[in-house]
Amino acid sequence: MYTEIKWKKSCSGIIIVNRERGVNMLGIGIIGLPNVGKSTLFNALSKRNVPAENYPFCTIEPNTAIVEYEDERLHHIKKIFNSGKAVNPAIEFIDIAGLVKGASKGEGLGNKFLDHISKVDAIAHIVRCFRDDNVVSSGNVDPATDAEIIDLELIEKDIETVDKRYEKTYKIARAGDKDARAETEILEKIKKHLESGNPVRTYKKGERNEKEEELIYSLFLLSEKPVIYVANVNENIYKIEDNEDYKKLAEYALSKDSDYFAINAKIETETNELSEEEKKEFKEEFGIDENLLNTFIIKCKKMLNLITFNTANENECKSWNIVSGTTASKAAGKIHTDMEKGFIKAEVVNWEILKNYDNIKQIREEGKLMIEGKDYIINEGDFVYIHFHV
Ligand SMILES: Nc1nc2c(ncn2[C@@H]2O[C@H](COP(=O)(O)OP(=O)(O)OP(=O)(O)O)[C@@H](O)[C@H]2O)c(=O)[nH]1
Ligand SMILES: [Mg+2]
Repeated sequence: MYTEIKWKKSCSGIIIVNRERGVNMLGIGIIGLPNVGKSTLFNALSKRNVPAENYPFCTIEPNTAIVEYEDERLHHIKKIFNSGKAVNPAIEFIDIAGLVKGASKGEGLGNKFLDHISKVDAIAHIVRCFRDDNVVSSGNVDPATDAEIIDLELIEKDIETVDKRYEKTYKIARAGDKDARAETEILEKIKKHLESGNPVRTYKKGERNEKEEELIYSLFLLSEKPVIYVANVNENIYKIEDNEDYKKLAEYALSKDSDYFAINAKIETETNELSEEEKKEFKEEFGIDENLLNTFIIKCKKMLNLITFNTANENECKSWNIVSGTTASKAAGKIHTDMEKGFIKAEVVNWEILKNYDNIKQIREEGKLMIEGKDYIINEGDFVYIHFHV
């Protein structure tokens, strides 16, 4: 659903799928313990109204939404090109059922829910930091312990996956296959890392060799996915840096090599029903950053390793998300397959230059519009005009 499929053969003889990320829409899974505000955050993001009630396991089947967010650059680009409309970028969010301790062993429909997590590309892990006696919870507010319950379930599931692969590879290794022997050694190291309670994403970070990278990729381990920990906080604590629960979660996130964020999901959802004007006033009163959700979505976008480029003509100006490292011809293919097939050249100017001009003619006259070939790597904030044969 999310990715192009490339077939590869592993040394254990099993055909594995190597996902070329970023060809289609990439998804962020919203996960956490039951009743912590996952669906409430989903509603805030998607401006929808899926059930977010005060009882655990309110969500069973995942809710999915393509969430549009604002690319501020489009305001200026629209003016420069006199475009009819502006089309913002979007990413996909998936609201997943609550997990409980023992999920990896099947508790609370655990395996089914973990399967939903395996289909997303990155994770927003919601942790309850709000105090409300009326909302059912598993115990006291204890962010690091709560976050760890979920993380250990993902790790348990990964250990099971590693064990399964080990069993297969070991048989081949015993028959004298060198590659298989090397693979069993890596699997042993990964298992040890997981058994110490560490997510695989921290395994030899930045120092993995190609074999390790390939093997980990092929295993689709849950704890390899990037995570942002989200503190769901009370409405009255917007001096977030003084919030002890938030600080504890931030510390925990850093220990797992992950980012963190604070939000009041309930307020964000409630303000959805207000007009833009009322929303602004309300948020000002509570000292809530008006663009908090946008900031959150942009963080999620970065976690997916996406960058945004812009295009424009008189009909529309548009933002496109592509995986960092994408070439100009592949980026053209995202707009239309004909553009990739018939690619001639791209004219490119980055936002840092573009923002200082109010017409494209002057940019061109001053030689700031660069001519690039098909292998040019698109940068965040590039404005791109593709020339192609039809
Ligand atoms: N006080 C307070 N209540 C909240 C907040 N966020 C969510 N809630 C309430 O918590 C309850 C559960 O919210 P949901 O969004 O359904 O939680 P969930 O994590 O999706 O729950 P499951 O799908 O059952 O796992 C609802 O009654 C929400 O109104 C918050 O920031 N503050
Ligand atoms: Mg829910």
